[in-house]
Amino acid sequence: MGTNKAAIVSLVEATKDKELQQIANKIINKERIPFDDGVLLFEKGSLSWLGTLANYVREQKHGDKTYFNKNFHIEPTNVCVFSCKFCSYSKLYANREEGWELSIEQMMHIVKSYDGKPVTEVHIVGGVHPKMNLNFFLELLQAIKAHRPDLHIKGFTPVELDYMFKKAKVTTEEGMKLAHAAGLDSLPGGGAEIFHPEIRQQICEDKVDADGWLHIHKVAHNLGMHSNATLLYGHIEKYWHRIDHMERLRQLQDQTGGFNTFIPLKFRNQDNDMSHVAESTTIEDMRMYAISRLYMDNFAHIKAYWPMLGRQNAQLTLSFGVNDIDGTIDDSTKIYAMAGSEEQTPTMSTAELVRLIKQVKREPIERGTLYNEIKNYTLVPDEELV
Ligand code: V47
Ligand code: SF4
Repeated sequence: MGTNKAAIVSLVEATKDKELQQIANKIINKERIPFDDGVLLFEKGSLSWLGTLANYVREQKHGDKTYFNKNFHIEPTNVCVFSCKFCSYSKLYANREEGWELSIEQMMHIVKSYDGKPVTEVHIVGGVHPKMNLNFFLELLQAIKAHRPDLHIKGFTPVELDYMFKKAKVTTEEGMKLAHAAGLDSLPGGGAEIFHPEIRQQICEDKVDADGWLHIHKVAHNLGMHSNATLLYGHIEKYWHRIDHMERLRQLQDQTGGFNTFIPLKFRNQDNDMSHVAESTTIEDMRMYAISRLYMDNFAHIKAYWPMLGRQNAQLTLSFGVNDIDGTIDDSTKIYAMAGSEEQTPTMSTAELVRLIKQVKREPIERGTLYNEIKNYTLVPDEELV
């Protein structure tokens, strides 16, 4: 689409606000913006102003390229020992008979149902079930790799890993080495929520804290693994808590370079202990994506997770700094359906995803988990997209 430098300079000049002008100049000159500037963007930046700037940065980094991957999810259990207030998904361990727990055989049945299908990644994430221990998951990882060695396994948040490592009485380094050797290729971004204790203690006090979350990702990065990072926004946090969260991630990324993608996750309020908290508006959502692009200068990719945002809003984020809309998930991803996403059956075929991206004049690129390009769909005619 190509926002050129002259257009962006006139945008900067169009705002009468001197502080915003200074921030924009830093961004255009590829200077990092500090904490206070991040908060200021939230407080003062209009949707169109932030969007134009974020889109400029996105196009500088990626042009029109918009990534997606072909993946499927396995959710081993929704039984969880923790009680995050925003979670609509878990069944507390005390009520475990109301939940589900899959055996290795059942999970391998899911993996085998994708035999011959062109998926490149399996995303494994679920609740924290005390009986599903480290050995259980090592066995699962080995079984998946033995069956399909080239399938990238992205699995387990620090919440799950911290619990299983502690229970197995191994250090994070030892546990991560075992998991990596058994077949774990990378970590998804979940469990991060809001790092600052002022909020974390109110929404998910009993699970791994910020330092624990960051340490587990650091250990994974030091082993050469990559990972993602999320932020759960739009509930009781203030803008500065979001910037504090992004700042901690930015600092770890400076040290390791191991993060692939930053994924802001919109809080959904159905059927959880925070149902009284209103959801953010679409305008706030787009501002959040734009500021993520502007603040997270050392994260190459910003992802919108469409099963949570809905297809149309995910499409809209592509004009607000986002360059990735996750995968053609064709298994139902229960965590969002249960939290009130419009996407009750979140499945999208490659053809639908490609059309969604092309409708807003971007280039659809199928990628592997580590952003290796698998196929550029830009020139593939619609009739060939079955
Ligand atoms: O950590 C739970 C979130 C996350 C709600 O790395 C909720 O590629 C909104 O992290 N409203 C897990 N969000 C999912 C996740 C993820 C998803 C897709 C891709 C990747 C990736 C990671 O789901 C949890 C939590 O932040 N979540 N409940 C809710 N009510
Ligand atoms: Fe358990 Fe994760 Fe739900 Fe928290 S968000 S209760 S850790 S499943």
